[in-house]
Amino acid sequence: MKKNLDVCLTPALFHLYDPAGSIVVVIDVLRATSSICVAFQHGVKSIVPVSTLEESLAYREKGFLAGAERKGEMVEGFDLGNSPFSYMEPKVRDRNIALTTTNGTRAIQVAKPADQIVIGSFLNLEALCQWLPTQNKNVILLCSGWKNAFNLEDTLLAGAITEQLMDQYQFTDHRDSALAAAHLYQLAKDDLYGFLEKSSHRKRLERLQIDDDIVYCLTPNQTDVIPVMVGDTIYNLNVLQSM
Ligand code: 3SL
Repeated sequence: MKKNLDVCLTPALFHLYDPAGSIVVVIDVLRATSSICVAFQHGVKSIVPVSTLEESLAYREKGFLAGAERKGEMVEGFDLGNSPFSYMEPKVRDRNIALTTTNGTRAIQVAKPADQIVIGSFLNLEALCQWLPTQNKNVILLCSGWKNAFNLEDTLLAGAITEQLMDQYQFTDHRDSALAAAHLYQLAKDDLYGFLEKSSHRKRLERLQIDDDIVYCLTPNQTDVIPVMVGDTIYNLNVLQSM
């Protein structure tokens, strides 16, 4: 039987969806879910997404690395921020990390009523599109947006996933948000970076001069990791399955 594919354009709209029995893919292309994928690709053991700086620091007392981003920057006194490149460093290997970011980790919390939560980015696009159809469940793509508002980059990834799942697998959509995301992706796919030139988050990050981060986060298929939430903690699905 065909499964539903839904796109939820911001966390503020998530109450309109039915996450029970569904897999929710949380998307924060710039940059939280991209960095989470990179972290697992580079051997991080687990990531606990938390809401506040205090919670992240409290985990440090338990031996975790503490990660925190606010206004795009690493918060002073923390071990890690939100740049994907910082999660490639040897210091993260085999470590547990507590992470708080402005929107991405919040969207993960919002998704908690779902049957299962996985983490999506352009970096693991193909891996996700191969794995989701094998689960035989409805799928909701949850865009983190910016402070509950719509953003372009998360919608583009939702469109890329929608396009593949609708074209190649037995998924069906009932909402215009999935159609809109797929149409936007069609317009943008040949030059994602250029398409986002005037987008709010690219502008917001301009002062930090982190174009390398943006270019990397928009590069498809850099890893086959699928980060998956078990309880309050995210693990690498490939590692869980090999245990
Ligand atoms: O909002 C978030 O969760 C962050 O990804 C924002 S930033 O890219 O680190 O500025």
